[in-house]
Amino acid sequence: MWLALRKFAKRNGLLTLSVAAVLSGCTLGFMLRGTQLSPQAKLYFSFPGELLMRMLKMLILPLITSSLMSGLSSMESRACCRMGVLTVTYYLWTTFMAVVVGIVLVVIIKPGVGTDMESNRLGGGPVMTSADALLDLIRNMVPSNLIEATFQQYKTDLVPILKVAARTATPNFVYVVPGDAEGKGRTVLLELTPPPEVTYKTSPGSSQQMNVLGIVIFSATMGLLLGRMGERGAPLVNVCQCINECVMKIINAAVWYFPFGIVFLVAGKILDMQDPSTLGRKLGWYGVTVLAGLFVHGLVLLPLFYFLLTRKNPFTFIRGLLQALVIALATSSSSATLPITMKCLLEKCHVDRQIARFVLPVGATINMDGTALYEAVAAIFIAQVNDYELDFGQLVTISITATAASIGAAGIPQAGLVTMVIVLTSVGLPPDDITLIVAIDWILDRFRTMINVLGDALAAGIIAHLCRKDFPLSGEGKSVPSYGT
Ligand code: DAS
Repeated sequence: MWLALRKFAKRNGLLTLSVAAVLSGCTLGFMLRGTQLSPQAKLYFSFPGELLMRMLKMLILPLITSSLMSGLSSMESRACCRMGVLTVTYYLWTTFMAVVVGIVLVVIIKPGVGTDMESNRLGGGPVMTSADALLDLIRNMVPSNLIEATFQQYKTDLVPILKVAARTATPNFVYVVPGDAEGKGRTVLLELTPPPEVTYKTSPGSSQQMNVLGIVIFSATMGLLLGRMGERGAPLVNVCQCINECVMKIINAAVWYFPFGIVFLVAGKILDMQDPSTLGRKLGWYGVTVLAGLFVHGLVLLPLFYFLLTRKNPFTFIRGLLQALVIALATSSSSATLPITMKCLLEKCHVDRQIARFVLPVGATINMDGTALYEAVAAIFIAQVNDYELDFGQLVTISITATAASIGAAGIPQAGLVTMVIVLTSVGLPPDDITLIVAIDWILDRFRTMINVLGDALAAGIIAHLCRKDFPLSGEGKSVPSYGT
């Protein structure tokens, strides 16, 4: 056993270090939970983890734009169109499948039935209309500033604010949900005034994700246009290919810092988490329902789909992704994990470079199977807590809005809570009831982020296999022919 472990560690040094880092972070976090760290000590303690997140965030914009522009510009247009249609169709199908899995499980397990969770509930009355939220998603599709858009997405973090809200339950507090700092109709300022009525200021925003989607659309369009410009576009395509190679080299250098950052990132989250024993049995069953759904979808249905479409062993492919899945677990951000997912796909899973450069950035932006499943389960759980009987039509509405909401969810920590507001209002549930589930959300977010990343990567493997005839020159994982060949 020891020899086998040593052999695995030798072959997968970084992965072994990362797993050890997650376990060390958990141990350190639980050890320090009893101590009252001063705010200053907490600031220093969280610093290495913050550095890790900043390193990953720094790479997202150059990686997405250079990957899409260099990848698409060197593709033959018919092959590119076929790949694009296959990719989006596959993503929509697997996301909808995830939602159906979640709905079936939550209707069978009924975690919210017979629940008295009044103590967790903070607000009262509807805070928005789904039209607000849907318009907000569409409005945010066009980023006001391409560069600024991506960096804004991390300016605010939902988690600490909502956690304070969930824990203090004081009738009078204000919390801000992620959005751009200017708050131009995109940031939610919910002020609970006694008696706890929620006065709603502006429509909520998952502006981060829609901005990134805007960047993906911009980069993909530019890539296609450059492809049509022929030799005239060569200089810019070569610049994009150089940027892409530089980003991959930076990733190779930065990854050896990750285990150190992961220890403090995980420990810091555990330090802040609410005492699990106060979560209550029903919230526990809700968590079990979400985790069971993620397991069925991520480790049964998606691998089965991969096997049926490629006739290859899915778990061999998943083994190559373990490093990315560990980073997703530690960071709970599929966008921040994107650079590592790209590295695993190219170096371990040997996916065609041109396919990976398109399928992955698009998937990290619009394909979130774990989030869609979670939003459907959470909405039905909240309906059960409210003794609110959902009919079949409302279940269909939830499945559609959860799919749409997951497309709008940002690839940042706990962004799924923001877009879930659309799902709740679409069936007449009070959106501020999301505070019923905030206490357990920080752990569920990590696992749904892993499934989001897994879904994107398996999709790249499947699309690469289905389109292999269109990319004979590049083959699996080989270098892309230089521009214009
Ligand atoms: N944490 C998000 C992600 O990075 C998922 C979510 O919030 O649901 O994919």
